[in-house]
Amino acid sequence: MLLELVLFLKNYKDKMEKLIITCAITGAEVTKEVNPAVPYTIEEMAQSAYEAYKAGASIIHLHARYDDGTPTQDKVRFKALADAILEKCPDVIVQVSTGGAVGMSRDERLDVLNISPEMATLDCGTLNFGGDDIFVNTENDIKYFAEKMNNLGVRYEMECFEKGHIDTTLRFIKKGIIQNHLHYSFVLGVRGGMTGEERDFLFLKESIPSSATFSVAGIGKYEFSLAELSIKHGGHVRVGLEDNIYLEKGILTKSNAELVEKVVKIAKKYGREIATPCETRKILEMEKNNGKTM
Ligand code: KMH
Ligand code: ZN
Repeated sequence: MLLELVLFLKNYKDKMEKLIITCAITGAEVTKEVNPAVPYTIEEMAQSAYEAYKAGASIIHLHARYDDGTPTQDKVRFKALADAILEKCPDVIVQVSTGGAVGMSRDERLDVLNISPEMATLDCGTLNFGGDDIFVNTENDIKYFAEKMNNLGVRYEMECFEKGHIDTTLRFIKKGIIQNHLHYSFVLGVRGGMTGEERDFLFLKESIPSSATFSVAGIGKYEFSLAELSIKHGGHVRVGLEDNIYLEKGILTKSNAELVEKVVKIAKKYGREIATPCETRKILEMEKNNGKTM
């Protein structure tokens, strides 16, 4: 009986991929007013990214902001930011946001591709973002973004906030518009999108191609419950101040690193080891992408 259990656990561990942790360090909407740890300046962001990387993050999901917190997709600001991060952690994967902030135009959002990022997001549908805000990603926008990234050899992660977004990707894969290794990010718990309940997570997980990899970003109260579910189901995890400002109910996190550390602890419980940036590139088949390896 004990031997069976040991063999089961070994088999489970062998089958489970190492865990990719993405840290979304700042976003475009969250402010220092709600949590002073939200980084704005280049120095603050580079330091926060470094601490998250030391704690176990192999991908930094990056939005650029000016020193007063205003979001921008300006390539000059993004380049300075990415360079500052890569100086402190040279092998980390910088994943730039092409989502930017609500209300930005298509071409404004795509300015960041001019810095030749290794990885970027591809937002796969429109969503209400609470109040009067709408995060617009029309079918033509998604096609336009994907084609630009295909041409530039930029690896993209498909951000899906609800099931219709996944269905769009499936159509685009068939048409050859989405071409790279299929890596999804389920962003759940946005006001206006799907909740982060287990039922919703399972629905999305079952809806993607079996060859695809996925990561889960739980917004607000869903951050750690979804992280745990994803870890259990062989998926990957995104945490960070962009998505959630609390370490636990009522307790603000002091840093992005604290959020990453908490995921590392959950991963240990399930025997999932943490992927280095090099291992992350292998899992996401990025060594075939863009000539960049390490
Ligand atoms: N800030 C949101 C409007 C992404 O990074 O690609 C969009 C967003 C998605 O955060
Ligand atoms: Zn983002």
